Amino acid sequence: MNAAHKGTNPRKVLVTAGLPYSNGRLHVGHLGGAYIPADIYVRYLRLTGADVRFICGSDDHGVAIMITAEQEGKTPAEVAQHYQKLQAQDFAGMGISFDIYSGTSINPYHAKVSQDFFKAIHEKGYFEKQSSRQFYDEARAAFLPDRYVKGTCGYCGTHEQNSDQCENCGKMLDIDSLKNPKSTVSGEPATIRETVHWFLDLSRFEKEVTEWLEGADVREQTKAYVRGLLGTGLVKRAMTRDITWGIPVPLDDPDAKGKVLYVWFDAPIGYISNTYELEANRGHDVSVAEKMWRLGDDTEIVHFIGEDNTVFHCVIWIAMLTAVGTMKLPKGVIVNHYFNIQFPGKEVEKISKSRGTAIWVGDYLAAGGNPDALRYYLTAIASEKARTVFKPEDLEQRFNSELADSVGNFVNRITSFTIKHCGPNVPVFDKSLVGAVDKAFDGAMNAAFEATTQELERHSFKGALEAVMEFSRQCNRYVDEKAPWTMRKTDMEGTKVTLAYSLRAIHALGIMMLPFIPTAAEKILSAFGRDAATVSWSDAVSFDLIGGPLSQPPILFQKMGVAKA
Ligand code: B3M
Ligand code: ZN
Repeated sequence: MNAAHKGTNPRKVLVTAGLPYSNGRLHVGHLGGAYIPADIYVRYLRLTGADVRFICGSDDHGVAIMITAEQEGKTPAEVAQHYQKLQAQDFAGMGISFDIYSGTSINPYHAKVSQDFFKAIHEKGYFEKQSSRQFYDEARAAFLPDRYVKGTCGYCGTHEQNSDQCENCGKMLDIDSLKNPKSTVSGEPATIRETVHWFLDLSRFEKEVTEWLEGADVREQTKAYVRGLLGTGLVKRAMTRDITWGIPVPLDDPDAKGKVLYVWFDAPIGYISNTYELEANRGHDVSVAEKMWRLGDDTEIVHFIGEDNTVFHCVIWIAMLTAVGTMKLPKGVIVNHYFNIQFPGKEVEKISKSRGTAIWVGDYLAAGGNPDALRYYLTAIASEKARTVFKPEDLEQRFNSELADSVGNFVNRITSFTIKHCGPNVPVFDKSLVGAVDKAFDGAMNAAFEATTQELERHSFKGALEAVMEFSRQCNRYVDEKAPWTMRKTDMEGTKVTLAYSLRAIHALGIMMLPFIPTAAEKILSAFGRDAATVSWSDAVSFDLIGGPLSQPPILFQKMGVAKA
């Protein structure tokens, strides 16, 4: 990225996307839920010249990885490395432009950063060491972390709820409010045993969490949900665990022996340690990274996550950062809801690995699936306000009609027609021939640019894409009305106005589409000899390309489901 071409934008933004557990690959729900919206935001910000860091990596600790390791006959570290690589591949294949994709067991800074964080909270006196009752699996002779215990919600009676939270009534659950607990590892009823842990009493941070929530960039329905959680009162949460895989509890206390940090304690700290690793990779001192996370620094931190991670980011993480006392709170937490899925002729169902209803990113790409098509569709149906439904045949249909037939066809028609009749340059035209229709079209372009920018700033990516697509329809209406194909026969000078205005619109579409469908957008810009790495967002409406070079871009959108010639 060449900042010199982008003017001066003093904004510094650190964008993170939820760290996927490194015991599996990614499906379309993951992509649409956090990574594509985050990538769109990052690509947009980079175009504005902001100093952006896009941070991610795998979440390697916790029992999930241990269980996969048992199943696959590997060590947890091997499992984590294996899936981290595959995830990195899937993300790269989809054009997710992380500045770093590390992993909490791979990152050389992570253990120490996490332990220092724990010690800082400990020194402030916020941890309460308590003997507590925990779920235990007698068959496996091991304590059971929350997510391996299911039971009935003690508030609303819904069965098969995870032990930490009820999906039906949204209440946070604990060992006493989960009824009939059973181990999902052995299938046996879970027993309860005493063990010592370090607890963070979240209720002590209620005021700070509330204040943060009201002032942060958090979607309205997310705020309402978190207010609900705050309203029912916050509980104490153990921040340590009795398992063998994880970061050792850094206390000089015999009770800490053999215990590790709770995975949800060290996971969000992965955002910080991955920032350290990124800066180290760039040859910077880690203090550069450290500063970005401290109070007093003006870097905006924005987390993108899926809905099931809300309580951890909007309550526990905020409490953790507050407890340390020197850490800045995030400017925003952008939460997307889940997608459901509907296969042709079937009912709407949940995306589920075990039920075989997931569409895997790796499979999609291996079958030659176009990353732009999936990015486009997942943004068009983005679950920003509520759950939406992914319909595989709609992906194809919308790509073919909205991108290939509408945008692709417009770009192709105008560029080839111009080159044929005016030569390999954007036509220079007589300004006195510009009419009301052309001026209105120019106005529409500016309005579309403003609308797209506003929607992106509001993290409304679906709305932003709609604004761009509405403009692409206006482009088609404009050329239909001006009909350069027939006008050329009687009025070549007037035709040049139409072509120049259309080409300007194509260039603007190219820039406005860069965050969403980068591959096709880069091809559009290549028609004008422009390099996507050096263009800026405002170029969409301010770059003067009249008289500049013009060439036929490569095919933008190869239609899906249509045999290639
Ligand atoms: N690994 C949960 C998940 O994959 C968890 C996110 C961590 S973000 C710090 O949904
Ligand atoms: Zn409930």
